[in-house]
Amino acid sequence: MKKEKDIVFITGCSSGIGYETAKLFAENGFKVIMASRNFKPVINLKKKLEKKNPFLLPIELDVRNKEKVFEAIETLPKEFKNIDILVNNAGIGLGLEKLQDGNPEEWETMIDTNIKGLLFVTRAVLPNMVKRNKGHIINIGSVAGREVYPGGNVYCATKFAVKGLTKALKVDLLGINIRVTTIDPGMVETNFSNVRFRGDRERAKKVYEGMTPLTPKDIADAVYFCATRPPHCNILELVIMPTDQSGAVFVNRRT
Ligand code: 8X3
Repeated sequence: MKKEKDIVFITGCSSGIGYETAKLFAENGFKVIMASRNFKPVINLKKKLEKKNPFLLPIELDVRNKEKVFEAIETLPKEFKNIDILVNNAGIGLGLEKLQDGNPEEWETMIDTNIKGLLFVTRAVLPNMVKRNKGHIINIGSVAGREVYPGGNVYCATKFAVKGLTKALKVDLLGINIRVTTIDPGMVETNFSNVRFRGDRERAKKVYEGMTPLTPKDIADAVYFCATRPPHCNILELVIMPTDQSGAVFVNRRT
């Protein structure tokens, strides 16, 4: 009998890393639940891919909304209920001010999305994985979770939390066949900097000036690689930087 393809749940699928990851898993025949707080882009992604793969479920989900997260997981249609792989991708960076000049409301948005959102989704999905003794949690961390840089303060702290939670989860899951991974990218050209600088496109463009950043597809490839290792093999941490980057603040610019 042909083995059923695994079910993948990916948050933050409207653009960037989440979008490319959803696309890659869908193209490889996985059943994909594509979650985003912006519903339209995930509906469009389904339309784009459904000729090749009919097993796609776009859902509207703001990971910051605890009640909605639990409700969304509880009410998944039967054929999407047994999630095998969770990709906690939804994340946001806001501002690059020094801590003493930072905006506490923006801190809350980052903490609510990058830490609490990841926790809510994981808490909602994990019990069924534990019950089935099968699963894989893949968190999208960041180089910012390993090194701090000027103005990174709260964003870095949220990504340090992701690294800590990934390790803690692996410890809590010892003895159960659930893998845990953090993938920590350096500079990836997405909408990230545009959001961080509150729509200032000129400033966002400067972040990648004179260097070759990673693409969202590079990270999607890494997620797919980690998810498709044989069951006994758990990649716990993966750091990926552009060749032009050697640490949070070391960037080779040809300008
Ligand atoms: C985003 C990468 O280097 O801009 O997580 O913090 S960085």
